[in-house]
Amino acid sequence: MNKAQIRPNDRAIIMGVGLKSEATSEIKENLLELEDLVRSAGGDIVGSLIQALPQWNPASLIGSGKVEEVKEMVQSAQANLLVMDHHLSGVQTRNLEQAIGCKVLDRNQLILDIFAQRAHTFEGKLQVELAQMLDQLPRMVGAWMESLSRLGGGIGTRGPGETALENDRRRIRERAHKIKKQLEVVSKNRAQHRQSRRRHEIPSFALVGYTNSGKSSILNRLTGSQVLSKNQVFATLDPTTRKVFLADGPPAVVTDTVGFIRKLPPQLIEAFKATLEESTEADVLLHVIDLSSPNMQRQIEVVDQLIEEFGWQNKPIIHVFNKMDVAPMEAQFRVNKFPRAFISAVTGQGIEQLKKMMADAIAGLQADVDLYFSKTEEHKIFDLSREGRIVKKESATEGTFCKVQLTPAQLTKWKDFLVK
Ligand SMILES: Nc1nc2c(ncn2[C@@H]2O[C@H](COP(=O)(O)OP(=O)(O)OP(=O)(O)O)[C@@H](O)[C@H]2O)c(=O)[nH]1
Ligand SMILES: [Mg+2]
Repeated sequence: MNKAQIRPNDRAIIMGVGLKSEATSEIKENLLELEDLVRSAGGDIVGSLIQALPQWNPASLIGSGKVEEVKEMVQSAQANLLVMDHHLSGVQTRNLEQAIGCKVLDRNQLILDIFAQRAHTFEGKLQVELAQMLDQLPRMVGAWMESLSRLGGGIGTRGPGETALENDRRRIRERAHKIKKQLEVVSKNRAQHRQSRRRHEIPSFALVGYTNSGKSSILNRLTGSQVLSKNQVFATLDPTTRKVFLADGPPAVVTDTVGFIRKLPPQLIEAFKATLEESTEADVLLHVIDLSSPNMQRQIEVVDQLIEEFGWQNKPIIHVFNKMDVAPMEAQFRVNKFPRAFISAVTGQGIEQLKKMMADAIAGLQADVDLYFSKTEEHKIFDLSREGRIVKKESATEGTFCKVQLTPAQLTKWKDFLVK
């Protein structure tokens, strides 16, 4: 497993499909994104077509007339791959491959393929393999049902190919189970790191956003690191955490993770749990947006929806509009997301202001709490004053009351002194 299905210089035809009820402009826009994805995977585009269907065809997704048309296009362009901008069942893929005479991939498989090409670390490879298995299992059931009906049997009839298929499926399930166990260990290790950061009250930021929006470049700018940033989708798969120094604020950490995309395959979300937990645990999110993209609005919507889906919507979020050096000036007037910063990770414009906002966000996490120190523990107030701003100090006969601004993480350390 974990094999990439697209080889360099594969000759691909891409096809956008939608229902007649959908806007064709949207189908076209999506097809442009698919084009980028295919190129990122290493394929060459030798043709593209679009079809608005009255309804989906369960056997082959598109109608038989269109299948013929695609077949002719494949032959005349000498293509060896068709990529469909829609989910295909196992049966639909097989039928299309037989009718057209070349390999057929759907959007999910293409994205998984790119992930498979990019995964280099142990964890990354495991997560991708798991996602591919989760994607493959339902396709196998479909293929099995179809072979049964070919043999004239119905559901519940035991066909000859069934045992082999059942064995394959069992093997995949067992492997998937083993990978999940290994990933749990990874996840526990990460949790321990986060725990120790919490103990040391280090506030954390997570960079989230559409793929290729500039998250890794921003991490490099903010922290002086040199993680890989590249003009390609899903350059980053594994999370990286680095220290950032914000003026007047305590030291903090920033985590860069995998980017998002429209219709992120659910198998990837399931498999990349350990990676996504890094953002789940962050105190503040930096939602990075490519200000220069003509699809900026839709990309914002996609990421906003995922933020909801992962339950991060109640965290403080700073909207970071990146690539201002190459975006038209008007783009800045078309956005109404707050709080926000306009920056360029390449020129460094706006970075200082972003850092200021990050420091403010940390300060915003702090709440006033009342603590009480008995006479024997009063010496700890000095420590406390270094961590949070003491707003008020009042001596009592047996000790001292302090009103102090602390973050939730800091509060964990001082909870024994909390006035109930
Ligand atoms: N002009 C310009 N290009 C930028 C800016 N920030 C990033 N880029 C370019 O955009 C491309 C993507 O940048 P990355 O930092 O890899 O983006 P990412 O969000 O980490 O992408 P993935 O990890 O693939 O999801 C690279 O070619 C960067 O050089 C910017 O402010 N201005
Ligand atoms: Mg990246």
